[in-house]
Amino acid sequence: SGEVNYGEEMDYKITGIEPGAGVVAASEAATEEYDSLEGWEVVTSSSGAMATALGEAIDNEEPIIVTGWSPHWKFQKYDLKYLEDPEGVFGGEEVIKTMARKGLEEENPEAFKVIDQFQWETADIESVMLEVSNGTAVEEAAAAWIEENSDKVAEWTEGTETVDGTEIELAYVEWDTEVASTNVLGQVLEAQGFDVTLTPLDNAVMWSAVAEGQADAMVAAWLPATHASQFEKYGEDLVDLGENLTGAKVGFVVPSYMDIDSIEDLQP
Ligand code: PBE
Repeated sequence: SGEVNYGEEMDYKITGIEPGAGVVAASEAATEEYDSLEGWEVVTSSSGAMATALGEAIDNEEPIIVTGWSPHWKFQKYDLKYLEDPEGVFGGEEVIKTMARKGLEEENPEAFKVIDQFQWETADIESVMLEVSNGTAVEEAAAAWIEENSDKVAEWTEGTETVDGTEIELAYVEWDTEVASTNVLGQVLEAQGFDVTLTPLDNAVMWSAVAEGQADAMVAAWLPATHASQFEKYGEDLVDLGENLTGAKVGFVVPSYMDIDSIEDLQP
C-alpha cells in the first residue's frame, strides 16, 4: 500500500450520507483525528445517493470511501471491507436499541409489550434489506419476511391481546436498516389490530419526537457510540427497551480491491 495516491484520485472526498447521521459525525471527527485525513472532506448527501455512488465506483473499479454501516445489503452485493480505525473514532461493536416514550406502557400496554419484545438477528434484517435493494417495495418485503418467520413474530406478540384500531406511531429515519425494521414491526402491530403510522424524520428529530411524546417509539437507537450525543441529550426522557439487534458496526467502507487496510494508509 501507499503506492497509489487515492486522495488525489478521489479528490480528497469521502462519500457521506444524511448530515444528521451518527456515522457522518464520526467521519468528520476522523478527519480531525487522523493526520492521514488532513485536507479530506466528508460530503453529505443521502443513503440512497451513497449506495448509487458506491455501485458506480465498483462498476468502474474506481476507489471510493463511504460512511458505511452493517447490517447492510451492500456487503451481500459487493466485496467490501471496513478500514481499520486504530484510534477507535467509530467505536466498536454497536447494538440497535428500542426507545419508547414515557407513559406508553401505562396508556398502551399491548403495543408497548410487542415493541419491547421486538428483537431479531442480522440475517433477518439483511434479507429484508436485500429484497428492498433489489427493487421490491418495503411493504412487500416486510410482509414476506413476516410470513416466513412466524415463529419469531409469535415471540414478539407472545402474551399480548389484539386491539381494535388503537393508534400507534413509530418514528424512524430513512436509512436502509431502519426502513426494514420499522416496516416489519409496523406490520406486526397492524396485524395485532393497531392503526399504525410510520413517520420518517431526521435523526435528531426522531430522538426528540419520542422524548417529547409526539411519537410513541423508535427502533433506531445506535449505541453506545453512533448516537451517543442524542442519547445523552434525550435519554432521561425516554424508556430504554433494550437491544433489538446486536453485532452492528459503523465506519469507513471501501471496495476490497482497494490496496489499503487502515485509515492510516491514506495520504493527506
Ligand atoms: N446509520 C444507520 C445511522 C444509524 C443507522 C449508521 C446510517 C447513523 O449513522 O446515525
